[in-house]
Amino acid sequence: MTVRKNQADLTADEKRRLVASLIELKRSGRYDAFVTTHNTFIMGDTDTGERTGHRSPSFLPWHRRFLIEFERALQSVDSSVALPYWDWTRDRSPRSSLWAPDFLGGTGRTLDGRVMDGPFAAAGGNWTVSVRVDARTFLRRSLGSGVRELPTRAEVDSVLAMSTYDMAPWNSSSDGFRNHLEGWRGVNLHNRVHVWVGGQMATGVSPNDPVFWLHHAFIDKLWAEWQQRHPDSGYVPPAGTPDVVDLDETMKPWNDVRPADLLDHKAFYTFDTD
Ligand code: CU1
Ligand code: CU1
Repeated sequence: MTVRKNQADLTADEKRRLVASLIELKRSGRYDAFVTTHNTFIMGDTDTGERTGHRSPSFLPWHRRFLIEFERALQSVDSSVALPYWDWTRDRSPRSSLWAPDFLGGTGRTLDGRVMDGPFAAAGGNWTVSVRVDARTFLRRSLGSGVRELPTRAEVDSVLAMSTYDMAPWNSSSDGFRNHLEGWRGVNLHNRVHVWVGGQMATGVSPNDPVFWLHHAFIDKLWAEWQQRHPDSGYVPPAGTPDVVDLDETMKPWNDVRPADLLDHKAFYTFDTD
C-alpha cells in the first residue's frame, strides 16, 4: 500500500530513491510525456470553453489521476517509492530541507534563474528541460521573488471552511472551495505556490520542476481534509453542465475514469496522517 508522507519526514534513503526514480523516468522519456500532457491541458482549458485540468470542478480529480499515474510510473522503477507532499504552510522558507542539495536543490542564480545545485541542476546532465516554453533548457527557480509569502495555515483553514465544493459558472470566477483552493479567487492557495517557486513552475510546463508533484500531493491532501470536514458536501455539478466534467462523466485524456471514481483517495493510497 502506498503511503504518502510529509517530505520533511523522509529519510535520506527515501530521498535518494525518489530522486533516482525521477532521474530514471526522465532518462527514459516517460517523464517528459507527463509534462506534455499537463501543458496541453493548461493551454486548452478556458473559462468559456471546455475545461478539464484547470479552472473547473475537475481540477482536483484531474490532478489526482495525473499524480496516481505518475506515482505508478515511479513505482515501476522502484516499488518502494511514494509521492511525498510539501506542506508549504510549515516549510515556508528557501532554507527548508526540501531545497537542500541532497533533495530538490535550491533557488536559481540571480542572473537567469538557473538552479545550480542538487540532482536537477543543469550541470549534472540529468535534467535537460525538453518540453519547454522558450529556448532555455535548464531548470529555473526564483523562490520567494514572484510573490514573497507562501500561504499560511490560517489562510488554508479559511478555504477548508467553505462548505460548497464549487458553483456556477464553474470556472475561474466561481465562488466555493475548489476555486479558492485553486487560487483564482480570495487568498490564492495553489496558484500562489506556483508563482512563489517561479521559473518553470510559474508556466504550463510546471511539472518540469519535480516540486510540482510534492505541491500537488499537498493540494490533493487538502481536498481529502475538506471532504472529512464536510461529509454532507460533495463534488458538483452532478450532470448536464456543458464544457465541464460532471460527477459521472468520463475525464480526458484517460476516458476510463469519472470524478466519481476518484473521490476516495484511500482506494489508491493513504496519507501518513490518515
Ligand atoms: Cu495543473
Ligand atoms: Cu498546479
